Amino acid sequence: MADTATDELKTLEVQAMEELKACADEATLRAWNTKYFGDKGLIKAALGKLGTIAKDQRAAYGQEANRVKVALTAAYDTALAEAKETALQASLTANPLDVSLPGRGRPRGRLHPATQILRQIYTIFADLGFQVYRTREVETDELNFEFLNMPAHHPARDMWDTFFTTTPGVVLRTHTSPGQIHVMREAAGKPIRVILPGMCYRNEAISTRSEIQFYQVEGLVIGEGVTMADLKGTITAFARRMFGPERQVRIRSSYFPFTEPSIEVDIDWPADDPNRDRLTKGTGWLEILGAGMVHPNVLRAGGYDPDKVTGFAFGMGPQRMLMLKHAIDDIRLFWQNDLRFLRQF
Ligand code: FA5
Repeated sequence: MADTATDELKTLEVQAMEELKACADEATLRAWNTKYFGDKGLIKAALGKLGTIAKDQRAAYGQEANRVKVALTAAYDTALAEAKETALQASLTANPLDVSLPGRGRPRGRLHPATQILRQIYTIFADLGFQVYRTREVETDELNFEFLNMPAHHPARDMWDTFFTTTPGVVLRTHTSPGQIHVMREAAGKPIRVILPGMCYRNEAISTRSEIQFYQVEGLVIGEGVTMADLKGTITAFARRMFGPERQVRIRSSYFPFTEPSIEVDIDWPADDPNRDRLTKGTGWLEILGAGMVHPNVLRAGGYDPDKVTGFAFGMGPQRMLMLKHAIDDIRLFWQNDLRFLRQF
């Protein structure tokens, strides 16, 4: 019985080797592998027979079965490698590589222009000693208006037409100014020099210069003896670096409930741009920010004593700055996801 069984193994080996040699390509080789080494394969079946062999012959049968298995596996691996190499050579001959063809470029992403200008703004203010402080986009009515010296029904609230949430008293912030209160309360009486970047939302009629969703970068400086001269110096130094020495900066007096006195700052639109009149309503100037000396009531709401410290604050529009830098004629282009526009930056 055992002899016959061992003989059968040898016959199986010879048959398998012959069939292996006859395999012409990778597909037939893999079929061969399944026939012999698959779950229901002949080698597995032969190994499974071990239990039926008489005890004194079992070791010899086992050894022989193992030898056949190892030999066939090695022969298969070699044949498979050869078949792959042959196929590769055949394909290289049939479709020769043209190494002079240009490579296929991978499309690379890039930073959105708004992100780029935000980073420029961070760099300039970092050089002026400002830290970046992040605050929330959803605010309470108290923070967005009341602590900024605008009690309910104050007419100045009309300057910021607001998106309300379904929770009473909770709004999408209309400006980054509520962040001033957050910083002051966290700094708890210490001097402050920060910028607060982030998204703002207004229920406005969209135009070439105004979006319902736009970035602002707030600035806040508080300490002993901070003056309007510091505000003007900071803004002018910033504008020089952002726009270059050849561009004009105009400072006008203005009104905000949370600053006193208040100013607005404009930059001159590129003189040679044919859209200049349309975008600047014939003035030649586009406003980039509002600013002023922090109102005593706001300092108090933040926990500071207006008799001991003073401060200045500003809120600038990074997208307006991009428009001014590159003579972009429509602020809506920023969020339209048109790659023809975005790829220019
Ligand atoms: C404010 O939002 C004040 N909080 C600014 C401020 C901060 C004043 C601190 C004093 C002290 P204003 O609404 O003017 O002000 O907006 C400030 C800047 O944000 C504008 O100059 C403009 O650059 C930008 N901005 C305002 N509204 C829009 C809009 N709808 N789309 C795009 N940019 C806007």
